[in-house]
Amino acid sequence: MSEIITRSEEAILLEEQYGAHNYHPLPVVLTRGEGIYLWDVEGKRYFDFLSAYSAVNQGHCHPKIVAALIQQAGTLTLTSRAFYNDVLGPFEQYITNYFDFDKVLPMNTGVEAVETAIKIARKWGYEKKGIAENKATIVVAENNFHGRTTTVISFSNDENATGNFGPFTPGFVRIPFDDIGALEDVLEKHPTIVAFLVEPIQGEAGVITPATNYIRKAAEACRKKNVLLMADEIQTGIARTGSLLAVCGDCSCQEHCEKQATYTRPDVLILGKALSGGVLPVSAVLTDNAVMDVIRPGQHGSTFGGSPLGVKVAMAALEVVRGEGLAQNARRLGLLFRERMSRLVDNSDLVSMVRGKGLLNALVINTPAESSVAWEICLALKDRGLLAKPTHGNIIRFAPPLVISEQELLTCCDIIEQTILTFNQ
Ligand code: IF1
Repeated sequence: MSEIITRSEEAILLEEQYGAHNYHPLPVVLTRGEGIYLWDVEGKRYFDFLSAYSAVNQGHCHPKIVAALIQQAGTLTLTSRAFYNDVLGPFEQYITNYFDFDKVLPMNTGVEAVETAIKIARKWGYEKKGIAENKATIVVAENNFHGRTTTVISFSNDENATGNFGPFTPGFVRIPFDDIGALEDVLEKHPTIVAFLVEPIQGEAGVITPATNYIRKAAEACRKKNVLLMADEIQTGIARTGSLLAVCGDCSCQEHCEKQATYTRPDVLILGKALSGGVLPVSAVLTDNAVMDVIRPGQHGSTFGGSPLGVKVAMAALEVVRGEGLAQNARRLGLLFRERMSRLVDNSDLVSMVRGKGLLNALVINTPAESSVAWEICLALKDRGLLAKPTHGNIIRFAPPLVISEQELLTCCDIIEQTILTFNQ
């Protein structure tokens, strides 16, 4: 008698046998997404509380973004940058207006945009700041996550990310996150510093939200020393944290928010993920002329970066963010989520804290990082129809698509509460 293998098991076995084992996914096999929902191959529906690591802020398969994709896919997908195309210029005008920078350099994945920012900063350092050849230094924060290329892991302190991948790229110094004194010290000590690369909220580190004025003070410290502040908003940007960008602070106007008192303008803004609503890899580096001008023909680029298909999708994705007020929704529902979860923290010894901003939040499970409890909670949440993933062993990140309604969010809070309270007994 042959064994009955479910479609899920079959799909998992295929990945096990033929795919590199560079991930440890939750055992769920998804086949369809719409808005805040995902369906597995057996037909079970889930609330998506990961949003593809904040790439799907606009919700799965948003009809306006998919329509732009289909329209452009049947017209022109890729020309390379050897020729002009009639979508890139309008996109560049659109996105620079949207975020209020002079210029944009489009790439594909997030880490490529980070690499681009590093190259721009170094070149700016040599050509505009007069740094001696090969001496340019970039400051980064401890526990950073900026992607997985050899250069970008060179300044990671996560042993899993770096182990046996050396030798590493020199030219980076790491300081504690959320420590202005450490930044000022390092800027004082090293005259070769060209930039400070930082996540306004550290995502992978476990949704670490710094003191309210951290980024503002960092910008001031950098300005004093003629150092570029480079904000990696790949995960925090595009409305996720309740404002258009995390550097907008407490403003959710979604307009040219530099007029708001809470806004800190980075010198270099790095975007990815939700820039395309999770439809295609589209990333971008935005900065002003005095910085971007150091890049001249032949010095940087990519086959797919700025493709008609990618940039058309990105424009549609950004229209959705503005048109549907996603920053405001994330801000309002984020407050509600943390309020509900703080009650859970009070009622359960298993949860020690909730933290986050907008709809980028994390619950800290009161177990050692080596414990499997957070993983088991995620399995139980999956059984109850909600998908989330642990990070660093005992932290569970909760980041639904920003199109979620109050009622839906409250239903999800019920699921999370009930699941965790079951674990308590
Ligand atoms: C994976 C985490 C999220 C990022 C920031 C650059 C990148 C990322 C701030 C690189 C990417 C990802 C990649 C993904 C897991 C994920 C992640 F768990 F690692 F921390 F989102 F929370 N800067 N983040 O968060 O962008 O090149 O991947 O497009 O599987 O590695 P990318």
